[in-house]
Amino acid sequence: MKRLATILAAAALAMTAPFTVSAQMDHSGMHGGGHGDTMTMGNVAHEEVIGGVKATFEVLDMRKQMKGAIPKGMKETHHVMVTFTDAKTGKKITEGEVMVKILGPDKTETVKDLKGMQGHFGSDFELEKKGKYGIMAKYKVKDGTVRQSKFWYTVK
Ligand SMILES: [Cu+2]
Repeated sequence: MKRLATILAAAALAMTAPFTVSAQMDHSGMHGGGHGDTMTMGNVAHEEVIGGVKATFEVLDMRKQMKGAIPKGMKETHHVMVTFTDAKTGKKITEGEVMVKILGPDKTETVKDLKGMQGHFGSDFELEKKGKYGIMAKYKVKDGTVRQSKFWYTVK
C-alpha cells in the first residue's frame, strides 16, 4: 500500500517537475510570511479530531492569493495543506507522512504526498475545473496509526 502510494505520488511529481521549483519559491509569498505560526489563514475547508489528533485542512486558491503573480506555465491552481495538533496538549505535530488523493468533477484522480513545510504539510494541485472535488487524506502522525479524512471542496 505504502509503496504503491509512493510510486503514484512520484509519477505525479515527475509530470509536474518543470514547475516544482517555481512553485516552491512562491510558497512563502503565498502564505504571506509568518503563516507557519498562525493556525489558519481563514480558508479552513475541513477539521476533525481522530484518535487524539486534530487535523485542520485548508485549501488556498493561489490565483486569488497571489493576485496574478503565478509563474507562467504553472498548472497548479490550489495549495492544499493540513496542520496537525495533539488534541490533548494543543501542541503542533510536525512529523509524519501525509498522502492526498483528489477526485475531480470529471472523475480524474490526482495523488500526491504532502511535504512538511513551516509547521504544516502541503502541496499544490491543479483544480482547474469548476465543480466539486473529493479530497481524501491518509496520514500517519504521532503514532503508527493511519488516520483518514475526507471532505468536499467546491471550486466556483
Ligand atoms: Cu504550505
